[in-house]
Amino acid sequence: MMANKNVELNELLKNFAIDRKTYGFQGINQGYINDTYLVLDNHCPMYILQRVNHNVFKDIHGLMDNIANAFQHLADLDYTAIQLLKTESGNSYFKDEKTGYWRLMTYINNTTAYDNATNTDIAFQAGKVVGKFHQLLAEAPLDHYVDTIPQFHNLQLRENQFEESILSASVTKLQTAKQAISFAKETLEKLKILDNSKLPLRVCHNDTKLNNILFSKENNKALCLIDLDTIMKGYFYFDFGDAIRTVANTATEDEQDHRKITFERPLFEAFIKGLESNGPFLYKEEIDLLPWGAVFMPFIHGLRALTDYLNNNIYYKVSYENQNLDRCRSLFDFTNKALQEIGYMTQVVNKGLTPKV
Ligand code: GN1
Ligand code: MG
Repeated sequence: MMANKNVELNELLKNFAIDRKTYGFQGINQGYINDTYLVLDNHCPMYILQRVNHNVFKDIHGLMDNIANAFQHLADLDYTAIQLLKTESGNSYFKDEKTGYWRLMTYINNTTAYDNATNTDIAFQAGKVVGKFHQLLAEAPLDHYVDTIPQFHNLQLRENQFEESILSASVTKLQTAKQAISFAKETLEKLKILDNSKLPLRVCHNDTKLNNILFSKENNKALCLIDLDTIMKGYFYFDFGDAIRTVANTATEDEQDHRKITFERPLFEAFIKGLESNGPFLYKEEIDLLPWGAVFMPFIHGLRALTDYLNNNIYYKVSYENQNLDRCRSLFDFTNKALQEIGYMTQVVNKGLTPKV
């Protein structure tokens, strides 16, 4: 960490109601949206400090209110609580005139996160904690939650944005992305017919990729979900599909070698067992759509990455010029592999999940 950055972040921490000390900081480079730092006291991790991306999240007050409300419900013996540290004036976030919106959270010691599930225990634990999260939030007041990104997983909106990006993209980019563009058009037609009208709205996490789940290093249990900016109303299959695209896939979302991208049946089955271990909490109509969730979520993320590639990387932080295209191709490849497993997934969810009555 550069010395002046260190001074700047220490100045910022003075606005929070924590011990007055000189802290150390370690940047956490994961994530395409926010800036995240680990706050160290004498080399010991104490807090997570985050700058929330105001370009992406327009209503930070509503967003922080969603999180604070969710935390009240996520209190359970089987779920590790994270706390928001208040500012000196009692707020759950601090607004700095120059650098924007900041929040500070407790750090949970001795934990780790995975980009992929390397064994069925991880997959089972992921399913269990995603189910627990939903069970606990089923009691939360749905109307209280604002849409932190309106229409976040709305396919029509993402199609419109994709079509617009095609109109303004360079000829070179259109040529380079030709195959991805035609896969997108084809798959949009297949997914447009999904019918949400019979599904209950739930308070969803909306970004349940595996590396947003904290695991204990001590006993390998999944403890809780992190990165709660997109907690808002949604359908369960969003959270299901987003988890599956990372749990049942052994490659990362920007993998360039598509031979490494596979749909792993044992990991899928373990995730379902983990969900079921919470007891019934999903209605039959929701269970029926789950296999399609595992196609829909990698696809919509791939489509957004493609759109951003065509728009010259204005949304996601990229670490190299064509990263968005690599993400798109990898996500589309998994979409295709999941499509071939619809019949299999249908059998597994029907056998493995008991509907709530
Ligand atoms: C973005 O920055 P990160 O990794 O938390 C995106 C998610 C995607 C994710 C990875 C607000 O999240 O939807 O799953 O990248 N978040 C937003 O593709 O767009
Ligand atoms: Mg996120």
